Amino acid sequence: MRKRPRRRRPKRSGANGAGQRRQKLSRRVRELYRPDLADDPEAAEWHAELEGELARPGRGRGRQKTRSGERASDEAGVLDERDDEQATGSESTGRVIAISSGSCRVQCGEEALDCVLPSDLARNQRAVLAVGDRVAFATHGASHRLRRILPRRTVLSRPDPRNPRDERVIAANIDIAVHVESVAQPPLRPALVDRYLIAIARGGADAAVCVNKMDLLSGTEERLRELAKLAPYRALGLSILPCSAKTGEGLDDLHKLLAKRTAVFVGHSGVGKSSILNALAPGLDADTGAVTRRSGTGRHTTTRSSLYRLEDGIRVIDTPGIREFGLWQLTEDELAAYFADFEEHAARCRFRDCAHTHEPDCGVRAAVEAGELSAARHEAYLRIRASLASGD
Ligand SMILES: Nc1nc2c(ncn2[C@@H]2O[C@H](COP(=O)(O)OP(=O)(O)OP(=O)(O)O)[C@@H](O)[C@H]2O)c(=O)[nH]1
Ligand SMILES: [Mg+2]
Ligand SMILES: [Zn+2]
Repeated sequence: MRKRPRRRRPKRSGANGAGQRRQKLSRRVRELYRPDLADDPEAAEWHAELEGELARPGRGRGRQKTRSGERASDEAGVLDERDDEQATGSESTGRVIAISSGSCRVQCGEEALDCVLPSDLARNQRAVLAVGDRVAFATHGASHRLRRILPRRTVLSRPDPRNPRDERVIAANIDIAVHVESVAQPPLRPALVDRYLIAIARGGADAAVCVNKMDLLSGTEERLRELAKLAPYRALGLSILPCSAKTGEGLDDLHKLLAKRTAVFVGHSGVGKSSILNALAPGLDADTGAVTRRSGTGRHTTTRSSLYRLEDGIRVIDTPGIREFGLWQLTEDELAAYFADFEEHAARCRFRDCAHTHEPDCGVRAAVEAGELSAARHEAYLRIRASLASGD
């Protein structure tokens, strides 16, 4: 989805919550912590600093300076080149490709190095560090120690399932988040797409939906019937890519979409995220696992996120399957702003603050009744609104 509701996007209510959360962290961790969104004034400042660095002679390889505050795809090339460079002086920079307890693996040039986390950061590592993060680290002899997490361009995050007040960043500095679905085993669940779209838009990346296991459908009619379930999202301008990791169908298109970009694959367990990755890059050998016979759901084969480098400048962060996808610190009132397709109809609502749920003379509901707006989208909106109200 290329058009993001950027201007209309309500200021992240997380600003306060995140502030409180940060206060709880130890001082050292606070030093390391960087807010993740470019429209935060503080982050914009860091972006400006970063720009200054990129513009220094000998850096950025003659590419154009980036404008501060620009998002994912605009800055991607410049920052990504810098990721894999080793800086001079006492510090080097690199990108986190995997995280384990007390340490992370950092790609720096052609080397992947294990970096120890300072103890106070290690205590909060789930809250502050994510795969895709760019970090500065120091080298002492043969050991490397993480010093700082650099400003994030984008994130994909959700609430911690065990402690919904805390944000869990699924991936950082991604250009595109690919929500993987499968047409069968497990069955297509379009209702999840709306939630992903909101989280992706909030984090600043582009979005696409990959519909895997097309080989399990027998004929054209069945294929069309399944894909029709995603028609409302195609109408939003979202890229929908039918594919099959098994037969290779659609993988060229996916490859083209991902070229020179950093992507994260997200979705339920068993939909084939790791299989698609392996099919895009034979020889990679990411772990895959059969779905359970009885329920047709996955077995959570991928247990931790990892970043893989593929041909054509593609980077993919493969993630563990997610059961439920919550929306972090989104209020009911902010929700409608993420339904861009409601906008023209909402202009006809009698009340300016119409919630499009029960109000008389609601332009959105009238459009659904007239068949001008997808009923599935409105239902998704009502469902998400109800879940936000109940604190799910
Ligand atoms: N028929 C068919 N099976 C597929 C396809 N892609 C993946 N599978 C199978 O689906 C099962 C799950 O695939 P994975 O790649 O492990 O799924 P995942 O999304 O990475 O799952 P988690 O790591 O648990 O989140 C495996 O048995 C794969 O062989 C496909 O295109 N067609
Ligand atoms: Mg997997
Ligand atoms: Zn309304």
